[in-house]
Amino acid sequence: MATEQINIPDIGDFDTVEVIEVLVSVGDMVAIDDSLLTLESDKATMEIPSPFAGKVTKISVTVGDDVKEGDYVFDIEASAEAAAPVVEAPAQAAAPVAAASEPAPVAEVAKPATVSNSSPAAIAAASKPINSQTMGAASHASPSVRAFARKLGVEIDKVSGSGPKGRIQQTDIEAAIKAVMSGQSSAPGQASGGTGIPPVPVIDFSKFGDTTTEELGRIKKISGKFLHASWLNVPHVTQFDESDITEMDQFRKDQKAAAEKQGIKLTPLVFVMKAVVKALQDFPNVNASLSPDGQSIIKKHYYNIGIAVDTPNGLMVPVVKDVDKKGIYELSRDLMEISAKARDGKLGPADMSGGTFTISSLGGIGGTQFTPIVNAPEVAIMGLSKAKMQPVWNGSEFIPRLVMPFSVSYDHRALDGAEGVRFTTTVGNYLSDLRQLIL
Ligand code: CAO
Repeated sequence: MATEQINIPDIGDFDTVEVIEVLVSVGDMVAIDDSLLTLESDKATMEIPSPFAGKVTKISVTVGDDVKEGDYVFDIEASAEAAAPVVEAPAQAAAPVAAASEPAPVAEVAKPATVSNSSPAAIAAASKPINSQTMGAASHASPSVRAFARKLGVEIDKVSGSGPKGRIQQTDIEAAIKAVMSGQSSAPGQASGGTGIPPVPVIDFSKFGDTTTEELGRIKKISGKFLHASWLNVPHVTQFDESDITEMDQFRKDQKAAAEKQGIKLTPLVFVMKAVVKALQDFPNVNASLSPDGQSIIKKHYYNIGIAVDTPNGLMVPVVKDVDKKGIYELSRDLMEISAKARDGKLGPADMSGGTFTISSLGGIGGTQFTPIVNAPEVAIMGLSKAKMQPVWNGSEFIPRLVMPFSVSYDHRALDGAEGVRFTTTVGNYLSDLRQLIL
């Protein structure tokens, strides 16, 4: 049995954060991912999970200490079967992510925390996806309130906070319990997620034939929560459209050989990113988030595009920064780099934070249209489908044109239908005639 040293993981942009809770004592047995510590900055609360199963043998931190990335905090005597940490990639709110049930301060970008021990591989492997949305909305509470929630068996991250910055107060825990007792809600943390929606019936499928049960991967479990939260919180509308990309694709093909010489693979996606950003500049409400109280819209004057990447571990959404300031080659390089990092499980917090709009491209695979789920608290997401040659009527004859279907799902609270369709029409026009991007 090896003694593993646990250090403070990557905690995003914070220099130091305060320890507000030590959740284990010497001698405690912990499982992988059990929370060890709660840290709190002025913006968020985050729990540090254990990368190992085993026995806590030393604690070198106390409540009130300020800690920073790399600080040594615990020793864990790893049990034999758990000596190797989990080998999944750093998880992140995967695409179509959403804020937790209570929208968090949207200006604070995602800062996933990772748990670290001495090996960088283990740092990546043991990461736990925590971002300021989940942190702010899910776990922002004082130790006494946490203790109160624990005592009553309430999952605190399922409770909405009414305090400053969404902080959960004792009265919120009491209100949650009251709602359950009065039948207005199911217990926080139960199947319906405290939303009061009726649960899906539980069925023993083996009555009807053989079945196999496999646990969902870590990233799928995480993205599932965000998808569910977005689905429940965001009134979605999906606008379908298509664009004649014949000229765009010809231009891409003309540039392909030259790009390849520089090690770049040019795909339609980078052109779409540029067209989308130009349209976002025309429609600032689309490059925005709603304020937590839903009474204001926060327009962002930077253009960072999240790209849904299909990885062996599940869907991840790295962010390409400053798309408005980059050319096609630079964007292609960025895209190749982040999708490779996503597939290798090497994305860090900075790679996955700060997105303002997301594109989910299934164009390399197939399909005619789909309805992507908004990556809340962003207000819109684009879905790209596969371009196909089609006969298009030009007024006197049918001519063969390359037509790409696409869709944009948006939060109807932020965008009216007319604005939504004006946005999609504008993107489609830019894609049909890329010259407009330089006007
Ligand atoms: N129409 C036709 N062909 C397309 C296309 C489109 N809309 N988009 C891409 N293609 C082509 C590319 O040109 C490439 O062909 P060539 O090699 O002949 O040039 C091929 O399809 C494969 O492209 P790609 O998928 O490797 O590259 P990409 O830049 O289009 O996409 C990435 C990169 C990371 C987005 C993609 O690999 C991926 O992971 N897609 C899945 C995303 C996903 O799962 N989304 C679902 C989210 S659920 O809401």
